[in-house]
Amino acid sequence: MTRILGSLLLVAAAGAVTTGAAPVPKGSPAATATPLGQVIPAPASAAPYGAPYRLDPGTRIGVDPTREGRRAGDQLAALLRPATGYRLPVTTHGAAGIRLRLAKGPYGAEGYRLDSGRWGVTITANEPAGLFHGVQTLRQLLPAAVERRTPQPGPWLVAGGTIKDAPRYAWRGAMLDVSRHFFGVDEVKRYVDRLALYKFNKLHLHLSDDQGWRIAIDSWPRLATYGGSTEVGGGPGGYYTKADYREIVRYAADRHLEVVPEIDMPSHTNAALASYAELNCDGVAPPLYTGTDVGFSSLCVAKDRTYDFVDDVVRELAALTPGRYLHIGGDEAHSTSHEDYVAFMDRVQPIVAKYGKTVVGWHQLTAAKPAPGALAQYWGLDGTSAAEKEQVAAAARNGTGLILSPADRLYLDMKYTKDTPLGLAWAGYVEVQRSYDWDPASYLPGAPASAVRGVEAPLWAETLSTPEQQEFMAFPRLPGAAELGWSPAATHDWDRYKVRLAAQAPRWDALGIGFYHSAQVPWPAA
Ligand code: NGO
Repeated sequence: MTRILGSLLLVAAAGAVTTGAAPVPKGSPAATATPLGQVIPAPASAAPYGAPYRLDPGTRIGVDPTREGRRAGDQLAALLRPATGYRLPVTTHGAAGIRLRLAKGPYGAEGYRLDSGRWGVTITANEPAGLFHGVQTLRQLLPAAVERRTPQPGPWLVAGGTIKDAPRYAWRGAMLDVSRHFFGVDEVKRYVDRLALYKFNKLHLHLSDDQGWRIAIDSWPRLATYGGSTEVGGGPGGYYTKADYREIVRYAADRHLEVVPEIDMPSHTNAALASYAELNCDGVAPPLYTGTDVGFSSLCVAKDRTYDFVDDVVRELAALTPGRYLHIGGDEAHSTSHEDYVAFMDRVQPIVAKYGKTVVGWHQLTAAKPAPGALAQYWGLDGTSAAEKEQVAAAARNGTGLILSPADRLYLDMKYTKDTPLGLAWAGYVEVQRSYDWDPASYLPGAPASAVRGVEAPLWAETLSTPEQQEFMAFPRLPGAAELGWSPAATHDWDRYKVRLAAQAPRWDALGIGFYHSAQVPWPAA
């Protein structure tokens, strides 16, 4: 009821706005501001009141006189200039319609406060990440046309009121499989742009698998030049030079996303085994692989040379990684005995620690002894055996943190329905409601809610080879993952969420995102 009243008030107020610019025509749909809470992920609190702010040709962006402050202002200006056509100078003094302030307050490391009224919009945060997330909220409060790169008519209204917002979880991840099919730097950046809009903060890159090794390692050059030379279906593959990789890390960091690199071991290693015969127990390199089977390859657990290899790879990768985490895979080691798996993880985890990084592994890592501080990424599903769930829950009770990526909820490569032309279906069909409608805190029986560090949505690429295909599978499920990671449990409600989700469609159209028009979502008429 309060929500509806709030929106009505906003509509009334929008009609009455006079800011010195041309009056807003009454009744024009574009003249009403987006309701304050109509953002994904849902903010922790949104209190609408008063008149909206209207950007005009004289609007300035006021920032703190620091490098970080200026950068946040420049990013906002770059976002708004093309569609508004306004100059939007970024200034450290004098009056400004939009202000970005770094100031101590109860916002946490990533939270922010947004105040808006006839007088302007102010976003306040402790840290630059909070300002950035606040800017994403402001972006969604503006009409979808703001995403277009050519001048649009406006008007550019921001509903009046106050948003106080901070994330539920510290880990809000998305994973790209660049191994099964290779995606170049620009394609990864494009996905990063999508993630930034929804306040994700981790970009997990699955850099190696049977079908391709995608990162240059100077001490083992054939990994990339040979092991990276193909992909599923036999295409040319590719790999990131170290300069490429640093560029991805920089681009993500500018958008407050931390890159989590993964080298999957001891299985999912055919590309490495094919590149170096000495990594094989029998000393014979297998051929490159372009199919989609899993679990058939294994590094040679008994050979010391294997650990020289792991040490070199982890050392070089850690040096490229400003973030805290390094993912060592550990899934589907079907051709490694349990004893060998445990022995392997006992030797590999200390190598990660030696280079200053914290281990992340797929949840099979809990069959070994996870290192202190390690995180396990759970990718089971409803049908996973109780014993396997309990193994993960026991590790969680013992201090291992959990990242939740249930395959029948958050695997973005699962088909939506039987008719989805792309994707896999081994975890079933995952429609939009199923993907969204669960609670991370109570998801895994026996795991304490405090062990849950957050959620992650993986996008495996056996069937995907273009950004358009990635986006079709990611949208509209990706924003749901973002909401599960960011928004308080109290805001979780499918019937309201689907309305906010539907309201994103014009924005995706403006951004050129081709999404799945799920029949579960009340999309606006085209
Ligand atoms: C599994 C498997 C991957 C597949 C993916 C496809 C994990 C962690 N290991 O998830 O190799 O690509 O399913 O959905």
